[in-house]
Amino acid sequence: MSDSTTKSGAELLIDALKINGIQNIYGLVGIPVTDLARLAQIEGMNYYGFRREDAAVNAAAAAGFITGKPGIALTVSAPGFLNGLPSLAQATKNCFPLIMISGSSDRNIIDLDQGDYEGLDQYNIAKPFCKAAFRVNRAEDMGTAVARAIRTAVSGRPGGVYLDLPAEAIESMMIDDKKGNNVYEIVDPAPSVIPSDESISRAINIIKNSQKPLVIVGKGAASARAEKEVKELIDTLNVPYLPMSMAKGLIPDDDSHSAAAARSYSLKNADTIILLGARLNWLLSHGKAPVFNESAQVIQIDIDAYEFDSNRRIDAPILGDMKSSLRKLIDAVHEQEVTVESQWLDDVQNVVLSNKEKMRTRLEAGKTSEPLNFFGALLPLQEYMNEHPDTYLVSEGANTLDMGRNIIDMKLPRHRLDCGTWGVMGIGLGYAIAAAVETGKRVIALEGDSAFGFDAMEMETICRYHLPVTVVVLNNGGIYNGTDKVVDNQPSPTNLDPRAHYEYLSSAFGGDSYVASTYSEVKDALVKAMDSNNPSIINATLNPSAGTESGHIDNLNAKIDLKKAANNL
Ligand code: FYN
Ligand code: ADP
Ligand code: MG
Repeated sequence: MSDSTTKSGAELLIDALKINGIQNIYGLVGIPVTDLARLAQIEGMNYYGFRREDAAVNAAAAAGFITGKPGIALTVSAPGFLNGLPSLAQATKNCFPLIMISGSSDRNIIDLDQGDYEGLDQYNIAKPFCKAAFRVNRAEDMGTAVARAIRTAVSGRPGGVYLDLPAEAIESMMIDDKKGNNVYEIVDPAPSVIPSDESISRAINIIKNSQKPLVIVGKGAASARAEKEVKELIDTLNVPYLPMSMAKGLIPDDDSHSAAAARSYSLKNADTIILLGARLNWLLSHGKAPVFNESAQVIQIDIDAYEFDSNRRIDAPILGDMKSSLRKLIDAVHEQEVTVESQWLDDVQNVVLSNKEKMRTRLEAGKTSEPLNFFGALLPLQEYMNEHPDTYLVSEGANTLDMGRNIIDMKLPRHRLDCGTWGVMGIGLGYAIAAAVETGKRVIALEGDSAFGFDAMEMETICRYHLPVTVVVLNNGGIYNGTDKVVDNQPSPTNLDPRAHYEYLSSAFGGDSYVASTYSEVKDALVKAMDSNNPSIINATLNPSAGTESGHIDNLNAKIDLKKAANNL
């Protein structure tokens, strides 16, 4: 142990995290980081131990999105690092601020490939999957390493940072010169980026000549905590907006400007698209026809110029942080008395009302569906969230994700987390743990039965920390649904077990378990589970035929003429 005049690398690491206001670490310990986690607890930090690293790193990433400070994940070397790597990549793709710290082997052994216990060149392997990778070899560099990692994770386009920590850096000592040991609180880690006057004027000129502008609000605006400015722009121009899934709630989903229930109509007919922290990637059909009006003009506010023209010409790129950019744009709208006079908002609202009426009919019918369908299973969650908007909602799956997104309104920012930019499974329980830990609020993890399987063992973690997380599994017996049949002598590739008692995974660890097979049973179980504040699982048994292939994105599948292939045998 260090005497009062010297400090170990581990002590300096913890000091640097704490001085920058970081309180929680999400991880799975082992060689060489177990004592590091213990030290964190001794020094007053909270360490949350998971059952698999991908969930721990997902939790840290979600913590970053929710709080704006980088989430901190800790893994062991090689296999632990590799288990966490997909979640590091996912955080970077989602623009979530995260620092993944992994123990590693001493460089001389790695560089001479001398074969170490769980030896791997993690530092170089991590680089393509993160915003930046740093390796610390000496205790005296720890403060700088943490400062660089935090600043890189939160500044500009937020993302994942890898911090490689060999055992020798953890153990090495340095003289505590009482001059702060290079450990300090970073000044302005995510500086404002003010857009140019020209970029604002260019955008104003487009808006002035627009009849049908549509604002698309992305999770970048959510990360920027720019809800006030987003609402002010939309209200000032009195135009429709489309929230991307993790931007839901920046403006309450029941706002009269929402075009969410008229998505196709609004995208196809808009003559001006105003992108606020949303990328024109696959989720927005790359900004192209037939979903978009190819002749529409595009204004894009983004903190990363790399994103402009990624998929189509951007007629008015505004490089800046969301808050500063919207402030300048709104001020210019007021100064130049820009108004959008047109029937456009009314036209969108008419389509919204018509689609909402269709949805209401389906939901009403779902109440009596036997066997239970998705509408009957999801309506109780819509009702619960409308009454308890401060509940966090995490969701993953195919039909579960897509139908839940359309049916469950969000009223508060950053309260919905889901499969995100990549559309991946296995984020549910890690994200739910982070939401509960970071906010103290109740959390619903709305899971497809296949999705739940990816990190179901984290139910033990949820129970061990007694977190107010209710997992709702929509069990339709398979990936997409439970009725697929290809050949007689084996289950179909998408088959799972419709009779699976997923709920036992809660009582197995001291949580509560519920089974529900009607709308009323789901409703009752949900209220009981949420009111209890206990960890719980509700296994909602659906009609195995409920659900379409890949939910709303079957168009992305590679289709094969299986009948023809079978006939060719
Ligand atoms: C939406 N809609 C509604 C409502 N909300 N109708 C009535 N009431 C409400 N509240 C309408 C909306 O206008 C659309 O109809 C339709 O419902 C679907 O809306 P959605 O889901 O917003 O639109 P769409 O086309 O699905 O969006 C494309 C997408 C989305 C790619 C952005 O599908 C998505 O985010 N998918 C994520 C997929 C994913 O990550 N899956 C995980 C792996 S699944 P129209 O306007 O008539 O079109 C592995 O297989
Ligand atoms: P969505 O999936 O909701 O469309 P994306 O993750 O695709 O959102 O896009 C987020 C965009 O927001 C990224 O291009 C990112 O650079 C940008 N962004 C993130 N934070 C900010 C910020 N503070 N200001 C402006 N743009 C931001
Ligand atoms: Mg399923």
